[in-house]
Amino acid sequence: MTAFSYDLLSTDGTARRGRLHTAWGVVETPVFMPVGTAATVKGMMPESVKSTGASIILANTYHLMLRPGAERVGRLGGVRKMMGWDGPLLTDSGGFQVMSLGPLRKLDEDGVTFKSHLDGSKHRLTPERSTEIQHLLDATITMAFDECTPFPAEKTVAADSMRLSMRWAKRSRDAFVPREGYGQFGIVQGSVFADLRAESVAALGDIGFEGYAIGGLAVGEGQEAMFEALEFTTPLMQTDKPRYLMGVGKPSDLVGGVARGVDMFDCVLPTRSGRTGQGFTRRGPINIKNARHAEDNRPIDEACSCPACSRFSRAYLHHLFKADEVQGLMLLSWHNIQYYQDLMADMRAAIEAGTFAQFEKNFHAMQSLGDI
Ligand code: PRF
Ligand code: ZN
Repeated sequence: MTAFSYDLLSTDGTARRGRLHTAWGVVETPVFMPVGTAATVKGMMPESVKSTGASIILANTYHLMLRPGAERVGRLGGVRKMMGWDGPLLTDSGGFQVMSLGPLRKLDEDGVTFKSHLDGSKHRLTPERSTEIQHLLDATITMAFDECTPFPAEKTVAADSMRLSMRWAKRSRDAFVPREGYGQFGIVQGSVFADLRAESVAALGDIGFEGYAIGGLAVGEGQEAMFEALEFTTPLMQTDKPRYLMGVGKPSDLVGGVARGVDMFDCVLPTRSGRTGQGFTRRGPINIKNARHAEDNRPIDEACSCPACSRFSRAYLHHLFKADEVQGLMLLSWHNIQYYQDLMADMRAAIEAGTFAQFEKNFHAMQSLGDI
């Protein structure tokens, strides 16, 4: 059996190239984790996800506890077994998804009570129950139960929220059952306040986790403020543990995040936008439903090796979207996941070669060319 461990292989400025060892496989970092909220990366077969180079995926406590239910997933052998994904799985703890429910939730010191967005039924999540559910889901990486502080927040509000998350982090850790090759990450909060982020990093370090996430960003503060927050947060974090920026992001967020010392990312953007017709390319995003693609025989991206690009034209994809055919969203989701995986692979190679600054320049130059 493999112990859960992280090797920092090399650095280039503040960018890091690493390797995460888990019970269910090795993860080369920096890494992008496709999102499989309901135990499926929407529109894709697990083997298609794997074929893009993805090594780890994410699923959600909140959605799976409501449907089909945590105990049921447990009886079915966990999310990996149920969905046919043989690699490592990270699960989010539910706090963030519950907070998005707005008036359907009520928070207290012990946890959160909320109403299901599916049928209005009442449920409760605490650090202990969230951790137990993630065990039932067979998460290779379990996330601490936290409150994602809304943005903007008064400093006193952000401080109280962060300190609650730190008390919950300790309770999450106490509820975590260590297993060989499995780990648990704490989540740094503190909004955009440097001293609160520092206090949070220190509190989580005292508890001790296998990795640390940065939460509470990409919640409306904008890219510049997010980058600034990363700049005063990542230098405080342990260099020998993986760092995960939650729910991020656009291609330029990933490049800027890696430049600032982030190792792991997840986001619904490639799959969600793939379902609505947005495709990412080396020259920036396109909307395949736009009339200018109707008779364009070129692939989405000439440099992409995915099936959507190697076998089909923009014109065909345009037709599939116009006709509301399922294959259109399948192909565009596949392409977008391939694009994200290629971007991460290129960044890993650049860090290894010591050319990350040049890569970053070139990335922005290419993106600003625009699709022509
Ligand atoms: N906490 C958790 N999950 C998250 C976030 C967070 O702060 C974010 C913020 N971007 C996304 N997903 N638990
Ligand atoms: Zn492609």
